[in-house]
Amino acid sequence: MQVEKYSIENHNERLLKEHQRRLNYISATVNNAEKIIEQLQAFQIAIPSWALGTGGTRFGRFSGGGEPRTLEEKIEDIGLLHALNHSSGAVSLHIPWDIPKNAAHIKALAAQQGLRFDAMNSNTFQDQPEQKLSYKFGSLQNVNKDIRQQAIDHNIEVIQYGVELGSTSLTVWLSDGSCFPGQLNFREAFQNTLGGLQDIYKALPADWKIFVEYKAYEPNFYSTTVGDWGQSYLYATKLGPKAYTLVDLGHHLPNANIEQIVALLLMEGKLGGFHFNDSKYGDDDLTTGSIKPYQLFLIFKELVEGMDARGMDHVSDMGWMIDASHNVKDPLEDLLQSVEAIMLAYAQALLVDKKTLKAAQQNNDVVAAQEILQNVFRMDMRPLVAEARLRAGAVLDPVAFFREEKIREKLIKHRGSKTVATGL
Ligand code: PSV
Ligand code: MN
Repeated sequence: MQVEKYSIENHNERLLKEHQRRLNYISATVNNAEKIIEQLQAFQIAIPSWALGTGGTRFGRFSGGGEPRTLEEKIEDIGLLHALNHSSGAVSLHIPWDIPKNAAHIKALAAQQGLRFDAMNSNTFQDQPEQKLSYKFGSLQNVNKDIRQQAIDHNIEVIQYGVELGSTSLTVWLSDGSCFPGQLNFREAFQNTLGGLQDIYKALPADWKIFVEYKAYEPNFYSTTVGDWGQSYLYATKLGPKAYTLVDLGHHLPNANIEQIVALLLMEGKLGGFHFNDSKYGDDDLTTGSIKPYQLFLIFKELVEGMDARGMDHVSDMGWMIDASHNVKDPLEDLLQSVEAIMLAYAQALLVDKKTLKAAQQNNDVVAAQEILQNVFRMDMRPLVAEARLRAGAVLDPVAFFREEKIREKLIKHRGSKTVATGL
């Protein structure tokens, strides 16, 4: 669906006066507003191809209609998001849910919308209809060599699709693990998994990275073979310099200190990818920033500080992606909200005065340290994020625009009310 330039202009014109008033205030309050706006304009977050449809739970799925029926339509939807916020300029594909049958055509379609291909995602957590061997008892960890080989071959195939699309990274998330004590020999499961990852690693093109994503539990509930950042770090270190850990916000045990994990992984040069979402209990699919926005800011503070300490580029030296697919919201509105929350946390992190914070830390001035962080967190950065959008030709208020333009209604009219996008 194409968004007309004049509707964007009309929308922005209506909101401009109020926006300007709020922008003037924040620009006068902080001393690096211009620099922050520039950094916000450059920052891009990949949208996964499985987040464009309504997500289901194991109890049911309630589609809202107008969901993309093909990969082409998914790319159109991401293009639409990007037109609205200018911060969703990348696609993260999942194989086999979204096989690019004609890669050149898909690549061109994405390029037309200003999109590039971020990390590719493999899938050895489900059995596909034409698949020979089952992953019921794991893939790379499996006691059966042929099953392990099938999973290795699949990952190599995913790399090949990625090469055709211009992607340069592979994310491996394994559901491997066990549900009961005694089911698995932990050391053998680790060694098998490492062996498989080593074969996949060998197939990586020179300029590629592999991200080893960890998850504490689900679908396995007793042990997970890549269950936490320590295990992922162990694999990544044993694999070599092209291997990194990937942090997914929802993949920790409750109350884990994710900001500390991020800080240490960056210190070791081993954080390569990031998946955004939020959770209250055990979910990993809620809208980013909807439950714990302060934690999101604290994590971003460590991301910015840790990346700066290593001279890393905020835009290109990390695979940023939203990984959520919620079951009650309109998926596109949900993604707009997630992107907004990420941009706000990033903007706030850019505002932290590192020197003053350092001084407070050196003086063991705990109160001052808290003041510094919370003053920044409570500052309204929305006008700066909106200004970054405005300058890029996008809209001042993406969710409002989505509704004013009746975008979902138009999608339903065009695609139908009974469409179900591929994904979980
Ligand atoms: C499952 O938890 C998961 O959401 C992982 O986070 C992966 O990144 C994603 O599925 C797709 O494979
Ligand atoms: Mn993830």
